[in-house]
Amino acid sequence: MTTSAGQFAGREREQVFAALDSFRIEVPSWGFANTGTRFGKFTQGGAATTIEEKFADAGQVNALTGASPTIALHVLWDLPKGKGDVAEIRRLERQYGVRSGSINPNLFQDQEYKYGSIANPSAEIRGNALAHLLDSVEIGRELGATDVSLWIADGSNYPGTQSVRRRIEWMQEVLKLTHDALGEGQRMLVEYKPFEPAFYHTDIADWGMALELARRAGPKAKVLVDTGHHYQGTNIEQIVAWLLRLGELGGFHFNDRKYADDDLTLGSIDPYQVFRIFHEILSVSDEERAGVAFMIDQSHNLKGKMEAMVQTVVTAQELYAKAALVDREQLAGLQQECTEECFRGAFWQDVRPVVREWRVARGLPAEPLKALVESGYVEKITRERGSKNARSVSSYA
Ligand code: RM4
Ligand code: MN
Ligand code: MN
Repeated sequence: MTTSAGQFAGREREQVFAALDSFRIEVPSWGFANTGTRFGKFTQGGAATTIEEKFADAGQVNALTGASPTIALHVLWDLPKGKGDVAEIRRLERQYGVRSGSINPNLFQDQEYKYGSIANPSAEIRGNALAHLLDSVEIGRELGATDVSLWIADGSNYPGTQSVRRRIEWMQEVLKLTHDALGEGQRMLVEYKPFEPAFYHTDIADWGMALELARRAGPKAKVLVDTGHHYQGTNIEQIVAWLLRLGELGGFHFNDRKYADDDLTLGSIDPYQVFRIFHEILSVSDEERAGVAFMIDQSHNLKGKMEAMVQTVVTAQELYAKAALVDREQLAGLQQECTEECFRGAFWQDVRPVVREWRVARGLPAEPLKALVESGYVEKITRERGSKNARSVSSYA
């Protein structure tokens, strides 16, 4: 029910406020840095060039939205000295008021990983990959971070060049050993992706493979759904419903896509899909939902890094608020007759006024994007970082 001013009242307002109070979404350190296409990088004057700058940017996003108190770290990019960098990360956490979130091992950029990491036919290379995973677990433990989040780029480009079957066994071994090294309260998330960088087969190509590997590894392993990692037309919310039902959904990498793993800002192409996913999440008990981590995994090179990140967080909050407005009791009744309007109607309501009200009530800027522009932060970082970014490499070959 909305009032004439378009504001939500009573129960609906409370539902939106409660949903937004509990909503947290982690920002990725790499989303603040220069990234490119396969053909070149278009550098931005204000992009973060150091881990300190990434923490500073994340702190700013959190100050504007109140929803992003943690930053995902990519081990080789952000902690090149591994455990040797933990003390510095702790200092940055204190200075910028942002905590370390998921720890992302990097098993895809070293030369030795040309034919794979944990599924490489060489036992020695698999051993090196395992050592990096164990280091990542240790880093997570020292930083008090819950999740070690694995994306395995392994695969092959031509039929017959690798044994898909043997590689399953090799992965199972490494993932079990990694799982068993996890400390109390730590988890391991297994991400899947159908293609890229490999174009014939990918070792963890879909949620079935990720689920099987996670289950084999042990109870602290869960599946991570990256919304960009599906074939066109895949019903992602159905996968989400299944994983929730099985108690195996560990979290999300949110982004949007039009064609492949496009890593576009959330909801820029298909906001209804995000709404449908949030609906599934809001349909389970608080307890079941507690284990689902929300993270952003985007990499946009045409929008400003800061603007894009704030825009994604705001979009996520708005879509979560819309999903909170679905009257689930009424819906359960209507589903007996297979009726659509109650669900669709929630999506079409304009929640921006009530979200604005919530922001003001929580002492946050009413309009985070506008506040970002008015703060002068982007100009400031562009001035400070401009010359470093101008020197950064941008060529493809
Ligand atoms: C991959 C995957 C991983 C991310 C890397 C940078 O496609 O989504 O989660 O860490 O990209
Ligand atoms: Mn991802
Ligand atoms: Mn991806």
